[in-house]
Amino acid sequence: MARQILVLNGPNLNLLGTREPEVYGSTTLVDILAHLGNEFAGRAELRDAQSNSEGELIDALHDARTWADGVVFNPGAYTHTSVALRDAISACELPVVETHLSNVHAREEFRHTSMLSAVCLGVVGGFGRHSYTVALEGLLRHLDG
Ligand code: CA2
Repeated sequence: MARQILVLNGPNLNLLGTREPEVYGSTTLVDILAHLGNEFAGRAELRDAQSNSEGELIDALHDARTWADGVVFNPGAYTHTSVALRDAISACELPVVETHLSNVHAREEFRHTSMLSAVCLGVVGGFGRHSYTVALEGLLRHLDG
C-alpha cells in the first residue's frame, strides 16, 4: 500500500532554479516534486507544500498528523534558527527527514548548527535535487521496517 507523504519546503525554496544555480542547482522546485512523484509512483502518494512563513510550516506539520505517514522536510534557513519548528516536529509524532540540497557542513559556520536534526528521523544533504530522492527512499524503508 502506498504511503502518504508530505514533502514540505521552507523559505525561499520557491526561487529554486531561478537564482544561485551554482549552490542550489538549476532545477525548479516544481520539477523536483514532479520527478519525485514519478520516481516513487505506486510506493508513495505525495502532497507538497512550500511556505516562506514559519507559522504556515508549523500548521502544515500539525495538519500532517491527521493524514501523513511521514514528512520529507527542507526547512531552509529556519533549520538553523527555529525552536518553534523543532517543537512542531516533536509534537506531530511523525518521522521527519531533514533534507538539504547543499552540504550545510561545507558552508558558512552558521549553517553547521541545526535546531531540528535531534528530533528528526534522519538528515540528508549535499546531493542537490537527489537529496529528496535519498530522503524519501530512507523514509519509506523506515516505514516498511
Ligand atoms: O541546502 C539547502 O537545502 C538549504 O536548506 C537551503 C536554504 C539554506 O538557508 C540552508 O542553509 C540550506 C536556502 C534556500 C534558499 O533557496 C534559494 C534558491 C534560489 C535562490 C536563492 C535561494
